[in-house]
This record gives sequence, C-alpha cells and structure tokens, in this order.
Amino acid sequence: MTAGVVAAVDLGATSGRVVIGRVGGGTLDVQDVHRFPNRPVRTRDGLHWDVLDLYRNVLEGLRKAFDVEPGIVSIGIDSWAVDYGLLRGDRLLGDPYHYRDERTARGVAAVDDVVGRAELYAANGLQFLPFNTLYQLAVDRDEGMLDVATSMLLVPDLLAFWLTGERRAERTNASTTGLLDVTTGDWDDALVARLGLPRALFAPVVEPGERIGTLTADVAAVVGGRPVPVVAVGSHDTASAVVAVPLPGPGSAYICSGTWSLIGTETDAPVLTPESRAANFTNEGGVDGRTRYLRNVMGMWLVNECVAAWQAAGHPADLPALLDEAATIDDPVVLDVEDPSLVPAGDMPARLVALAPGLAGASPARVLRSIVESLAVAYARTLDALETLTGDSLDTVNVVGGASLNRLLCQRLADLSGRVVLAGPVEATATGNLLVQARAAGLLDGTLEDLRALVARTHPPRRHDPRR
Ligand code: LFR
Repeated sequence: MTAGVVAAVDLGATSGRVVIGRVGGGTLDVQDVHRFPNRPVRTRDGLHWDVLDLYRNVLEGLRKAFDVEPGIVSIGIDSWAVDYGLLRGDRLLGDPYHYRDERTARGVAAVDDVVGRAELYAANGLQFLPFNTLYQLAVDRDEGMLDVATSMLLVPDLLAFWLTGERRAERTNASTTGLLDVTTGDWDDALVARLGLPRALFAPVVEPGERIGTLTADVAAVVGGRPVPVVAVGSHDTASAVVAVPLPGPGSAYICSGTWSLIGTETDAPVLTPESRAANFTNEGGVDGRTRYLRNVMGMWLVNECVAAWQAAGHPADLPALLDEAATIDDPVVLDVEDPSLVPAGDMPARLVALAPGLAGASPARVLRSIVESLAVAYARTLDALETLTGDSLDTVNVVGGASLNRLLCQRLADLSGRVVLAGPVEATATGNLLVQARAAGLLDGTLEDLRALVARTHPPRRHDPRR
C-alpha cells in the first residue's frame, strides 16, 4: 500500500490538538502540529463552550498541518460527546452549553415524566448520565428554542459543517444523544416524537469512514490547503480511542482516560439486561458496527480541578513533581470518586474534604495520592462488575490516554485489581481518528484488529504486573 498523510482534529474537555499521521508500509507516525486550551465560559445563563475559539484553533491547526505536509489527503474530527449547537439555517443560535451546566437536571425530570428509565434503556442502551443530549434538548424545547432552531449538530458535526457546508450526524457520537435506536443505529423516530422534538432537527446518520464533504473553497484558502475530504471518524473521542487500544476484546478491557475514565470492552451486540442497567453500563456505538460496552467513571477531572485550585491559591502545583512526591506517601485516604458532588466545576479540594474529612489540611501531594488510590479502587471495582456482566474473564486491562503516563495509578490499579495493566498509547484518541481516515483513504486495510496490531507494533505499551 502507498504511504500518505492524514490530519486529525481531537478536542478534549480541557484541551484540543491537531495532529498529522504518516501512514503506510507498516508505519504509523503521529506528529502534533497545534495544541490549544479549551476554556469554557460562564455567562448569566450558564456554562458554555467557546466554540468559535475552538473553530479558530481548528483552522489555525489545519493551516499548520498543510504547511508541514501539503499532501494531506483527508481531515477527521472528534470531540467529547453529547454537546451540540442549535442552528437556524446557517446561523448558530448561541454558544453550546457545557454538559457540566446545572440546567440538565430540569431536562431529566421532563424526560422521566414521558419515558420510564427501563423503557429508555431498552430503546437506546445508554447509561443514565444527566447530561445526555436528550435531557439537554428537553430543556431547549421547554425554553422555546426548538421553535426557532432548524438543525442540531453535535460539536464535531458542527465543525465539519463549518468546514464543508454539509450537515451529517456521525453515528458513534450520535449514539450518545440517547435518541438513536440501539438496534438499528438510526434516529429513533418514535422516541423523538414522544419527547416532542422536531424530527427535522436531526441530520442524516453517517458511519465512520464515510465522506462528509470537502473543504469549501474559502476554508481551503484560509488554511492554505486543497479542498480535501472531511471524513467521518469515530467522532466521539472515546470511539476513536477504542480503535487505538492495542489489546481489547475477550480477556482484556480498556480504560480510556481523560477528563473521564471510560472503562469497558468491545462487544458484537449490546447488553441490555436489567443487571446491566442497574450497574449503569452503556452500549455506545463503536467503529465498524461494534458496541462499546462501558461505564463512565471519574477521571483526571479531579486532578485538573485540584491543580487549577492550588495554582489559583499561589501553589506552583507542578503535576509531575507532585506525582513524584505522592508516590512516596503510603497513607492515602480513600474516598468515593463517583459521588455526584464532584461532577460540577468549582472548588475541588474543598469538595474532597467534605467527602473525606481526613484530608482537611492535607498537602497537595497527599490529596493527589488519595485521588490516585481512590481512582484505582473505583477502576478495580468497575472491572469486576464488567467481568460479571459480560461473563468474560478479564485478566488484562489496557489504559490509554492521560492516565497511561501516571505510573503510580497504573501500578496501584494492577495491585488492587490483580490484573496486568498495559499502559499506552497516550494519544489513543488522535491515533484512532487517524487510523480510520487512513483506512478510508486506502492507505491501510483490514479489520479493527489489524489496525490495533499496527498500534501495538508502533507504540508498544508499558506493562505493570500486580505486586503481591
Ligand atoms: C470523554 C467523553 C465521554 C462522555 C463525556 C461527556 O471525553 O466523551 O465518553 O461521556 O466525555 O461528553
């Protein structure tokens, strides 16, 4: 196969990046060309994403990408899930809300009044998260926004629309709206109608690997590139990350770590049992029609929010140095990282003390050590539940994303869960995005297993064995 270059836009809740991937001839070389912060903004009506700033950075990143590699053959976009822009015609009706905004509670009550939770799980297979798109849309409906909006696009679809002029709904991300039928993978018209949502809001569903459109001439001129295709990837960041997990499947689980920790396996079909719903496991759409059977567990959000609070209070809070110090502390306080009080933005150290009074007056290193231990405890508990729910014996867990760099966390996870932990790659999401595009462009072929074998060869994970 010939070698070629593709560009990935990967937006996380705290930062974004544009990377290029040189693929072909058994190689996979990933190069960062642009990194930027993602800074949510609170206004009188709540917490929002600054999507125009993100778009400006996407353009800037693509400009740098074409500068480094004029031969780029396609572009793919992924981001966190569930959040969206409403448009009237081509006009964006305000900045998208952030899923951590408190308004979602009203939407939950409104949807609960119409559809019971068990019935909803049978229809969409999704874990209950108060910010799933359907709850947010219920608030928009009650506030009259859907009387004026003519379309709704999830964040990667919105950016793709701005780049190409084409409106599509990429399936893996659309599966997090709660409005896709878990068996057909298409919009659930009956559910949409019952919730009083206009069907016309929703764009046609496309699969990862399908072309969304090509860069419009004006965008191509702005980024100094050619009118190349924008290709749908696993536009839900977790779907892209799962593509690049070297070893998922029977006998092994993954933890995709970022702001959240997504803990699961890949299955051929959804698991919709009452036990699965009770354990709040989700069936999200994966690439190649697979199911991402997983659960959202707290992630680096705790660390990031603490570091921000310490820095605001004048502490240098240098994370690598703090982690080194944390590794020397052997009396962590274990707290429930899944407590709902930890989800909104705000003074995280104070909220941790409210849950674990033993942390009052603790140094940042001790707080960090306690967060690491508590996350490892929650991860181990979730892996045990996953094993019970799937009936697979899971001896290995592959940690990708931010936590793969955190040796202390990986080791404690191995120790507490009694499983082998394979750590890396750290940039799994961007890598999965690149791989799906590369395959669509004919630079690679094969199944997801073949793509993963390439990742394992080019980015061999670090191994942590459980210590007795
Ligand atoms: C991870 C993630 C999760 C989703 C959460 C909110 O970045 O996409 O999968 O539940 O963010 O969108």
